[in-house]
Amino acid sequence: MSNFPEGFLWGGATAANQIEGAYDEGGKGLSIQDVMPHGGTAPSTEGPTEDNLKLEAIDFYHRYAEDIALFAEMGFSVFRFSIAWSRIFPRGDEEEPNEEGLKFYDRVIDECEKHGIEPLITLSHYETPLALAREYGGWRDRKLVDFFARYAHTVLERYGARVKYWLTFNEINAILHLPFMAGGIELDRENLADQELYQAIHHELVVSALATKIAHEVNPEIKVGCMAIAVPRYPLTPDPRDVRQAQWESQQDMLFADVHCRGEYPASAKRYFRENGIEIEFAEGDAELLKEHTVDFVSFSYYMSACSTADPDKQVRGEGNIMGGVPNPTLQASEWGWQIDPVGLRVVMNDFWDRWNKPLFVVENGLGARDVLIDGPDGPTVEDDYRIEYMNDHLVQVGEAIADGVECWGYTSWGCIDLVSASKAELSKRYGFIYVDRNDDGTGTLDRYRKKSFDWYAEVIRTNGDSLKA
Ligand code: BGP
Repeated sequence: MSNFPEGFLWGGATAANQIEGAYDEGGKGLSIQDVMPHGGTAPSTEGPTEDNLKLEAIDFYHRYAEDIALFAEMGFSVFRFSIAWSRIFPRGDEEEPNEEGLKFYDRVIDECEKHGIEPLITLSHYETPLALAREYGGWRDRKLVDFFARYAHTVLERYGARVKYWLTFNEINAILHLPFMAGGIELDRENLADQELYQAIHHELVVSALATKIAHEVNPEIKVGCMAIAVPRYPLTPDPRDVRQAQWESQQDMLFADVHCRGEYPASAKRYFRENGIEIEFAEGDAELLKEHTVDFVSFSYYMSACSTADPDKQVRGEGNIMGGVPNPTLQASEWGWQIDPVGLRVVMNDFWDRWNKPLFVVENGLGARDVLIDGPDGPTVEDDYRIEYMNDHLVQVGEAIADGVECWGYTSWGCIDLVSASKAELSKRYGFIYVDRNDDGTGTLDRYRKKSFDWYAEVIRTNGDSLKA
C-alpha cells in the first residue's frame, strides 16, 4: 500500500531564468541572471555576454507547449515555474506592467489547464530586475517592498483565479551566502555588513507577508507558501558542543521560515541581533503584517545534509549546495560533491512538521549528473539508472515521513527538464527526465528526448507511489 494520500500532487520544478531564454524578447528587461554567466558566486558582467547560457537557456519561451505536453505525458498534476519579474516590470520600478509579459504567462497557464496540471508559481526565483540591483542596491532599499508588492498584486490579480499555489521567495535563506543572487545586493558576503544583510532580509520577509495578504484578498482559496533550503545539520561527533553548534546553524537556516510561519523573529535570532549590534528597522505596520499574514504551507528544496562542529580545526566547508557544511564521513556524494542522504529528507520533514505544524510541499529535489545520450530503440535516450535510484530512495523517505504523520501536499522534482544550473550556469549538470540537446559551449539543436527516468517517473505517478522500491 502506498503511503501517498489520494490527490498528492506529483510534478516537476523549474525557474524562469534557467529555462525561458528570450532574455530580451517580449519587452523583458534585464534581470541579475542576465549578467551572471558563471553562476552563483562568480562576479557579474556589465551587461549580457555571449557566454551566458541563460540568455537562450532551453528556449522554453518558445517551446513551452511542447514541454508541458511532455510533462502531461508523465502524468504531472503540478508544474512549478517562476514568473520573471523583469518580464512584467522590465526595470522593476515602473507604474504599469508590460502586457506582453503578462500574456506569455497567460499562455503557459492555458497550456497547464489544457492538461489538467496545477501551476505552482514562484514570484521570485533569483531574478531581481537588474535596475533594482544596480540603481537601488537590491533588497537593502525599502523601496523594493513597494515595487515587489506592485508586481505581486499585478500577477495575483491576473492569474489568481486560475492558480491556487504560490510561493514568494525561492530559497529565501540563500541570501545568507549569496547576497547578489538571492537579494540583488552586489557585494560578496564578506563585504556586506550584517546590519545591511538582515535589514534586506527583513524587507523580503515583510513583503512576503504583504504578498500573502494580497493573495488571500484576491482569492481566499489561494495557498501561499514560503520556500527555504532545507539542510539537516548533524553534529559531527556526539560532543555536546558539536550538538549545540548544529542546533545553532539550523536555527539560522530556519529563522526565515520561523518568521513566515509564526509571524515574529525567534528568540535565538533576537539574541544574535542584540549581541552583534544589529538593529532591524521596522516600518509602521511591519510587526502586524508579519503576525497577521503567515503562510499557508512550508515548501523547501532538499538536496543534502551537512555536519556541524565546534572544533575550528575541523570547520572545513565541503562542496555542496548553497548552505554548505562539513562533509559527513558516512555519505557518498554526487559528481558535484553534493552528499546524498535520502533519510535526511525524512528527518527534515518530521522536524518541520513538529516545528510549524503547517503542511509541507517538497518543491525541489533531484540529482545533477552528467548524462550520456545513446541510441535507443525509439530514438536517442539516456540510461539514467543513477537518477532513478536517487529519486526512488528520496521518494521512499517522503512516503515514510507521510506515514510518520507529516502532512505533505506534493513533490516537484528539480529540473524536470534539463536546464541551466544555478550555481555554475552550466548545462552539463542535468537533472531532467527530459534531455535537452544543448551543451556548455552553447551548441545543440535544443531537441528534447525522453530519458529512462521519464517512464519510471510516469509509473510512480500512475501508481501514486506504489511502484517505489523500499
Ligand atoms: C536550488 C535552486 C535552483 C536549482 C537547484 C540546483 O538552489 O533553487 O534554482 O538550480 O538548486 O542547483 P544547481 O543548479 O546549482 O545544481
